[in-house]
Amino acid sequence: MRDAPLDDDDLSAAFRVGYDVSQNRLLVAVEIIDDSIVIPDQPSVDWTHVDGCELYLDVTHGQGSGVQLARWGAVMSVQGDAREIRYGVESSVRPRRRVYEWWVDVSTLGPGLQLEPGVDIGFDVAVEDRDADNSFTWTSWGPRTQKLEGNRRLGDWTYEFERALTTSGDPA
Ligand SMILES: [Ca+2]
Repeated sequence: MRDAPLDDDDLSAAFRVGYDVSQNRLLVAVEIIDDSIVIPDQPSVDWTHVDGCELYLDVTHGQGSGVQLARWGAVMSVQGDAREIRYGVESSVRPRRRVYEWWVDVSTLGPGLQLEPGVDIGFDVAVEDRDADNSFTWTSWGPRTQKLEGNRRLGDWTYEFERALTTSGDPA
């Protein structure tokens, strides 16, 4: 969306999903190659003016409201049905590289929800890339935008026995 990345140095990204059954936590690490880091200390009035990373989770699979956790620049935004959610994110920045490490308490996504075989969570990751040349890119692995507003805009993360699988499309 907006400006297409020029090349892999301008913007490329990968994510990995893990879990901690003992703490009932979903863990998501997002690594972004970005040749122009724009994360001001002061909050920006416009989320498209900073680098960011968003995590979408929906245990209702479009029947209810999912949750959007967003790190925009140095500030957090939480939207959707997130009154109870417990989560954290640590971001680290090095030259040309941003890393976001998220954790979410699965029991706060749905009443009593536990990481156990068969658990299936609507899932997506999006990346914002603002650069010093004022270009801006928003991209996600799953389809479409406005991901809290409708079904079929997220992938699925499924916990199956000894392993967990993440299915999603290629980056848009
Ligand atoms: Ca950037």
